[in-house]
Amino acid sequence: MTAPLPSEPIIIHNRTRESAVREDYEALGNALARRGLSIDAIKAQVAGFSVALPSWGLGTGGTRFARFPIAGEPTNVHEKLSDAAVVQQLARVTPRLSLHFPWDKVDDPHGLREEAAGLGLTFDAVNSNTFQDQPGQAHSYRHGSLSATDRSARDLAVAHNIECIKLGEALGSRALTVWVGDGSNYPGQQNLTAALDRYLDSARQIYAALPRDWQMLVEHKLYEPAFYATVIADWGTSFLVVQELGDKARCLVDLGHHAPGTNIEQIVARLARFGKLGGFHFNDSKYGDDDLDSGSINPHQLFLVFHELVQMKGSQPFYMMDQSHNVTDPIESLLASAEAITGAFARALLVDQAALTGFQSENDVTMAVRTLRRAYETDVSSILALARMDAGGAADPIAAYRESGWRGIKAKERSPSKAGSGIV
Ligand SMILES: [Mn+2]
Repeated sequence: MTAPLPSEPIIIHNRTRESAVREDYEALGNALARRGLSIDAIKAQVAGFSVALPSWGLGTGGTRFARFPIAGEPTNVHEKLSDAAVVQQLARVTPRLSLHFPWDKVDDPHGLREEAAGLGLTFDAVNSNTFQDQPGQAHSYRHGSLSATDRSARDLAVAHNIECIKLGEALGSRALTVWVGDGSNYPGQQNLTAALDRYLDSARQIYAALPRDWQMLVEHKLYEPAFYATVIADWGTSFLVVQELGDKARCLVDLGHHAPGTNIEQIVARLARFGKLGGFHFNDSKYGDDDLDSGSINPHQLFLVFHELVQMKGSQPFYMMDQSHNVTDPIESLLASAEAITGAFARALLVDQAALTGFQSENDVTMAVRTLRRAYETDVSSILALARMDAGGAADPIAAYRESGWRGIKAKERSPSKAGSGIV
């Protein structure tokens, strides 16, 4: 395996920070020991944690107004692999990449799998794209894809999803994420029931093409691009759909795909309780589907989500980031997000579950709230830093990335990315 960044500067980077990290770790270890927790056991769990990177988050994103590319950003899937490997080399919790087709389509998926393996990466869930037309596409998705009234458009969307499964098989993926932009902008535009029936009919055909050990992850979204009624608008619809499809279909919750104020941790708890939570898309938002860096707006919500996730029984959902980086270097945003997500996971592990259950059954509201809050307010950064360093990563990933000069070097090597409009 060849890592993209030379190892010597990272070793020097860590050497200058190691004593401070160990000092903080020891102090936190003493504090946690007084709560009956072993810091080494927590660190071991953190070392086993991972979350997939989104290939579409490695280049700069955009809004419906504009996209502002930066010099040296990746312009193809091979360059995206390199940048993902940089994130993994420094953060050590992002060993998988989630691809999006046809954006990341290659003629030789087996070759791409080998290329990824050479960088220490594997592939997570693959994503289909039927929310835009590709050049020369025979039947338009203008009025929907899997739920379109036009049978030819539906057939095309089904065939694309099945093609994604085939590509994913060659890549070693085990899940297909299906998100559609289908819906209506005006009351009366669509028959709400008929649109869902058409979606179900299409989804059944995709489901039938799933390999034995695969999952189909159904992602809901409240609004946008449809502004009146999205076909798969909420977790209720998603739940009904996966129930209709069968055991290999699961719901995928994206943090940004709900109305402001929605209790997302409760949605996680509900889906987990009935074995229907298959995937999670991490990001953050202030107003809507803003796809900001995980934990940048509401880190408490992220913690509460993880508090539910760590209590979940059964197989762990696919953890993936789904972000759009419009004004930052995408690698820096992904490094910051990896830290925020892993930190929320670590804090959730600090919750004294036995004490919490006791306070809940005694209806001691104040102490129940304080039990959660104490875990949330713990600074776990030394645990994360030491876990990263143990694994060969960087004590301070963003600082190490800046020291590497990666983007400047790539600016000289890579062809410039086109400005244009480029929502991802
Ligand atoms: Mn998503």
